[in-house]
Amino acid sequence: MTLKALIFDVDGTLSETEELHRRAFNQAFPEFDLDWNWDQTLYRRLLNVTGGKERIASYMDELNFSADHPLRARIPEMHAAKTRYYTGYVSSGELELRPGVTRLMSEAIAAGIEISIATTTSLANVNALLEANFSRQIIEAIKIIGAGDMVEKKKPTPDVYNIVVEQLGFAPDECIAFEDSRNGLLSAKAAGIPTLITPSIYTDDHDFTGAACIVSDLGEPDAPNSHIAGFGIGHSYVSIEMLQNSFNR
Ligand code: XBP
Ligand code: MG
Repeated sequence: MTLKALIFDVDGTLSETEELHRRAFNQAFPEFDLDWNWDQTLYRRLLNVTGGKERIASYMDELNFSADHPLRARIPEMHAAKTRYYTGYVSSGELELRPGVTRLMSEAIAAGIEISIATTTSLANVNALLEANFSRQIIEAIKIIGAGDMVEKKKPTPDVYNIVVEQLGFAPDECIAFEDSRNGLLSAKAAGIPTLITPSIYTDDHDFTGAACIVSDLGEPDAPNSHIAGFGIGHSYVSIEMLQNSFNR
C-alpha cells in the first residue's frame, strides 16, 4: 500500500486550541445574560461532545432547560459570538502550533503526498489558524478541508473523514489520520483510516485502543518525541519516511 495523504484534525492536534475555545465560550455567555463559567474540570467533561453548538445544547440538557426554552433557539447566535471571540484571539497570534506539524506537512509536500483537514470545528476557526500560523506554501497545498457544519453528524461518526477521503479520491487505507482525542480516533477508524495519535492537554487520559501509533507529539530532529505505542519504535520524530515504512510492512 502506498501512502497518498495525511489528514489532520485541528483542535488539539495542530495546536492546543481548547483553552482559547473555553475562554471564547465564557466570554460569549454574559452577552446572553448567562452567568455560566466553564472551568477546566467541567470543560474536560464537556469536550466529550464535539462541536460548539452541540456542546452548549448538551450543557442546557444537563441544566434541565426545557425543550422550548427560548435560549435554545439562540444557540447559533451564542455560537457565532463565541466564534467571533475565538477567531479574534487566533488572528492576534495567541496560538502556537504543536511540534513537528509544519515540518511534517512540508515533508509531505516535497514527497508529493497530499495534505488535508478533517475537523468538527467551524471553517472560520480553521481559516483563522491557517492564516495566523501557516506559510502560504502550506495553505495552498491543503487539498480538502472538511469542517464543522459540512456534515450533519460530527465526530465520532466517520462522516467528516468520509467526505474528505471521497473528495481526495483515495482509499481510506492509503491515508493516515492525525488525531488527539478518542472521538477523533473513533471517527477516523470508522472511516477505515489508520490513525496516529498525539494526545493533547485535554485528552491525555483518553482510551486510544485501536490507534496505529501513539506518540507524545510529532517531534522534531532536535526535539525528540516519546513513543507510547504502535509503529515507529526507534524513531525520535514522525517523518514521511517513518510513515511510509509502516505502510510498506
Ligand atoms: C474539537 C471540538 C470543537 C471545538 C469547538 O473536536 O470539539 O468543537 O471545541 O469548535 P475535534 P466550534 O478536534 O475532534 O474536531 O465551536 O467551532 O464547534
Ligand atoms: Mg481534536
